[in-house]
Amino acid sequence: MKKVGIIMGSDSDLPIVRKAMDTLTAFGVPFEVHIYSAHRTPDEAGTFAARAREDGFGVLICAAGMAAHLAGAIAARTSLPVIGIPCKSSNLDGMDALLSTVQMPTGVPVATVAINGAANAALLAIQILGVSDPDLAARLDEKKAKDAAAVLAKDKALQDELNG
Ligand code: RP5
Repeated sequence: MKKVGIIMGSDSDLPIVRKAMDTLTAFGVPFEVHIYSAHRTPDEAGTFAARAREDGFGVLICAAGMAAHLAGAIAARTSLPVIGIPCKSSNLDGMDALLSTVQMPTGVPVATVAINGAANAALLAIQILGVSDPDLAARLDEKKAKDAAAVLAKDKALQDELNG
């Protein structure tokens, strides 16, 4: 199976990124995690992106806050799909990172999830890998069925409480 690459701009992003790591672990998807900054270590970030396909990655997740250029800078150096997680790490509540990550110019797309949406970033990465991995896609279908059953069980409990 192809690996997922997770890159974060700072170790201060790690508490957010852990949800992506946990989700990938739960699905048995191999991943690597690195700290590379678009601003503080631009050479290392660019080299990682340029080599990612030959290094066995199938999709990259980039988490950064503030003026969050990491996902875009990585996407500039690879044709692998890139998912951006805007991190809430300033007094602008993550809106700065959201706009910096999502507003990419034509030709360099970044699939941007919600502010701090690390679990969804991992699920989207799994969906992308699942295009060519039926077993992985089936595990995702099972999770969706479980999630749906949990919601319906809560609705039933509510109806029972309200209607006796
Ligand atoms: C961004 O600046 C990082 O992704 C982080 O979210 C934010 C603050 O970084 P630190 O100053 O905590 O290292 O580049």
